[in-house]
Amino acid sequence: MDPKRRTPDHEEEGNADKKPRATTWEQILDPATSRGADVKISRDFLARIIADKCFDELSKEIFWQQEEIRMMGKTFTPKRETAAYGDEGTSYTYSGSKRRANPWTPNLAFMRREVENATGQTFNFVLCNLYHNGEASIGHHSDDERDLNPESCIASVSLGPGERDFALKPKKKHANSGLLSTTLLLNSGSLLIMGGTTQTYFTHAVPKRAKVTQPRINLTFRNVKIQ
Ligand SMILES: O=C(O)CCC(=O)C(=O)O
Repeated sequence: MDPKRRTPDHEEEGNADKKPRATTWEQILDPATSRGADVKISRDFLARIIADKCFDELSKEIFWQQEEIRMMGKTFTPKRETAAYGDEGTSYTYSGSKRRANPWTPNLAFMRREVENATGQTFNFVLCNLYHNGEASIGHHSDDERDLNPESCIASVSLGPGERDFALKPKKKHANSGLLSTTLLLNSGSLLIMGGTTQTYFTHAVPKRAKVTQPRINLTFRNVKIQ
């Protein structure tokens, strides 16, 4: 894409700035039976051609970095590459590191509008993950950091050929409360929403998968508190 263009070429092909699209949702965790945890997925959130273009452009447009993280007193560098973008002045602290937002790129701004149209919610920050293949992963965790506005959901877009399993399981202290673990495949162009009490009762992960040889990009849109 020409970097001087304000919007990506595929904006006209999407429906940004038009009325919300009629997104079809599949309920994964039902709040009525999961203590208020609300997880759902739209598998056809993005048309194939748009998902493919966004994957190609975001692979180059995002400033990917392999960040050191600290967990349980240990420091390590995950195989996954990450980046943070958002509104001016926003930041997000997790695993011992504070990520200050870079300004929205054209494709990330486009994607934010599509996600806001589909969910009816607003987002001011996105954490980006690049998994080159199934060796890269993210371990079980919940997104319950203090920086997040607790009433806002997390909206997670998957792009690229390296489709991955997404595992949800009840936290240890709720393991005997009848809550069930589940795993689903995140296809390219899908939008997963984690809302309600999901982060209170469940952890989630993208486990290693030796047979996956293709890359995947994940964008998790969040609403962070303004400092
Ligand atoms: O890659 C994914 O689908 C999940 C990413 C994730 O859990 C996170 O960024 O907190």
